[in-house]
Amino acid sequence: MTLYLRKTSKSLNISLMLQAKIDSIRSEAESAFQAASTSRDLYELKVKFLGKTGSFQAVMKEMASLSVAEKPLAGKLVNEAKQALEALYQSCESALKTRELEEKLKSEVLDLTLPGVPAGRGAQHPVSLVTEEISMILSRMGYSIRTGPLVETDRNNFEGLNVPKDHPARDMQDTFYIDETHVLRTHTSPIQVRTFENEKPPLRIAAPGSVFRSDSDVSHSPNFHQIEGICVDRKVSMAELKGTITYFVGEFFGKGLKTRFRPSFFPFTEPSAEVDCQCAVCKGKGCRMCSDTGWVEIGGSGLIHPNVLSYSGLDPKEWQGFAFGFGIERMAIIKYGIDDIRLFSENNVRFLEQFSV
Ligand code: 2U9
Repeated sequence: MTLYLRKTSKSLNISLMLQAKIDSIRSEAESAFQAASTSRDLYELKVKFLGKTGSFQAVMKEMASLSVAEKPLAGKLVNEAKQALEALYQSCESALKTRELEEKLKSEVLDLTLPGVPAGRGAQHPVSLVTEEISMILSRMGYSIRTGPLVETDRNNFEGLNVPKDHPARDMQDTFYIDETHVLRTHTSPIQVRTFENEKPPLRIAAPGSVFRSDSDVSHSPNFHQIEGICVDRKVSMAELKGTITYFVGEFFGKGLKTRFRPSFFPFTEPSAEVDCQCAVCKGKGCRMCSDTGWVEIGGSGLIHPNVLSYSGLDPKEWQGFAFGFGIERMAIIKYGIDDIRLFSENNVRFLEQFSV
């Protein structure tokens, strides 16, 4: 290839030297590309000759010493060489890749007679299992299962349940506020408040679901699960409440376990009582699960406060009700002897698969 530049001997020399250099790199690259035995080696050669720090880039730098008139022609020569090498690279690469694929297909033999990998069956989460089991028991006892939204109004979560504006349960520490009038529900009681809007007593409702409290330590999680039940009729008593819970405990933990009630306080019930049942693990004899007392606390209960009934338009002189609530994780802990509440939310498959049925 001849380079026609300005006819000064100095620039002619420079141009001829440059041309010789380009020709030499080009023929070296062509031989190397054609000799490459793998597509990986070929790619490395491409980087060596055409890459950002490759041989042609070095030539481009040398062009800086050419005169303005010489540069376009020199640039054209470099580009022609690069384009020719790029085309050669493409064809060599395509040939090598085809050969490599053929070799791979020949070497990889698929044995269709080998047994397949069995798909894991999965299992229901213990919280779902216990929720379902308790719901089934309460359904058999005449309770209808109702659910509701996780984001609740202040009215349904607090006001309608006789939790006044200054009650500690409303404290920012305990409640996740969405805005001035909405919260993440702190219990499933709003489901029953909603039910009162559309259904009139006598009624028996059970409300399972996820609840949220701004509370987190080894035995508290900001998100846990509850199931609550209410029975509203013209005349209900603590005796019926105790009979209901004792029957329920026998169905869930096993027959013959006694229950006991300890006086307590909840704004939505009066009188209120904590509910203990005999330890299902040692049947009341005393063990690690019940701290050697023979009893475990399973929830709370009471007669529905007259203010709660009035708020939902029910005359407390005409209607009475009892209510109870159990923590689902707590029920699962007692039933299955689980020793750490965090296991419920850690997604540890070895823990979870123990509950497959
Ligand atoms: C209405 C009126 C009253 C539901 C009740 C409890 C007592 C209770 C706790 C158990 C363990 C919550 O998850 S926990 O910490 N619950 O002690 N819940 S009475 O009372 C109601 C519900 C709805 C309309």
